[in-house]
Formats: sequence, structure tokens, C-alpha cells
Amino acid sequence: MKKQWFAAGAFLMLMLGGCGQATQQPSSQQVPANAVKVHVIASDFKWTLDKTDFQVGKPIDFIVSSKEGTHGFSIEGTNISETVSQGDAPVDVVWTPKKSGTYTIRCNVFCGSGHANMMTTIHVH
Ligand SMILES: [Cu+2]
Repeated sequence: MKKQWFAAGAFLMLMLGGCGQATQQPSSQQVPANAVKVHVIASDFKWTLDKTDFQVGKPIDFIVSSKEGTHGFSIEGTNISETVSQGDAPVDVVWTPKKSGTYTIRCNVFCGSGHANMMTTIHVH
């Protein structure tokens, strides 16, 4: 009986460990109330954003979805990386820029002939 409880405990620890890792994913981040919302739509082979100018220190909530294929939403120079597939619910990706400048959003999941050029820029002021 004791052995079974130990096994159950070990299993629970593994589950909790897995959840701990999952919370580091942008998709499960809490979206701050003051975040600026921007809709991002991935398609073959471009990004469509309804906003491209942002402010230093103000959280951005990228609401990312794909209307065509599977793509990787990443921002160069950051650890932001999220895979989105056609048919999936939109994913919240929260990023707070610390420095002004021009940032490149790039696809980091191979998606076909136009993959290498699947990028766009945003501006942080
Ligand atoms: Cu791609």
C-alpha cells in the first residue's frame, strides 16, 4: 500500500514539473490589463498585423493565428517563439519591449517555398 502511495506521489511531482515548464510558454502567460492588443495573422508566406507601432515598457499582446498552414511566430533578438497552425484558437503572445528600435518578426517553422522571406517589421518608440 505504501509503495502505491509513493508511486502516486512521484507521478504527481512529474505532473507538477510538467506544468511548471508549461507556464514558461508565452501562450499560457497572463495578459496584463494594460497590454496593447495586436492581431497577427500568419499565411503563406506573410504576417498581417493590424498595428506595427508600439511603446517601450508597454506590454504587447500579440493575438496570433494562422489562416493557412503552420508557422512560427518569433521576434528576432528575443526569446519569443510560438508555433501557430491553421484551425487552432488564436494564441496570446505577450512581450514587453525594453528598448526602442525596429524589430523583425520572422517565421521560424519551415512552411514552404516562401519561408525564408516570411518576415515583417514592427517599431518600438
Ligand atoms: Cu515558415
